[in-house]
Amino acid sequence: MVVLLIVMMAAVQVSYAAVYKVGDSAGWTTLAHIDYTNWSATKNFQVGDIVTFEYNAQFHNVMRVTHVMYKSCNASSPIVTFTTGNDSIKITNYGHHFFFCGVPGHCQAGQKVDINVLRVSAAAAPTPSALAFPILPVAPSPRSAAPFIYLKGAFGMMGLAMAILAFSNSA
Ligand SMILES: [Cu+2]
Repeated sequence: MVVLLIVMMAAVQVSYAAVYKVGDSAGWTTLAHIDYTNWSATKNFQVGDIVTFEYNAQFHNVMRVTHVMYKSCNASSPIVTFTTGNDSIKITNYGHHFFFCGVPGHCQAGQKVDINVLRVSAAAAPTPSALAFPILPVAPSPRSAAPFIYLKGAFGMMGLAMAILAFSNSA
């Protein structure tokens, strides 16, 4: 029973992927004078998350670049360039992911963002799933009803399934 719970909890954690729109409602632009460093700093990026850049493709683009190029706004040899105006990029590894707009002057004007995926991100800032899943009440007393009522509220059908399992165990 406890092993089953642990497996289910692991599945919930793995499937937890977020989509972040760069600049939120303003999108990817120079007009709104967005502080993209500020925007990025408030996010808890994880591997598997998706960042989307929405912009007018007539005036902007998205270049992924190295740290050196990022610092100097050097658009001469990007790692990859996106130009659709609605680019979704999946984060597949830890560390810094540097992006800027390659249109002359735009990076210098602040249209640049560093998507940093920390290895310890889950510990530094608990995700909603971690907060909603108190491990302590479940493990020591798997037969008591209270934790399962809590789980049912948090996870719907999964919690209900656990409650049924608990019931059949104690019967
Ligand atoms: Cu631009």
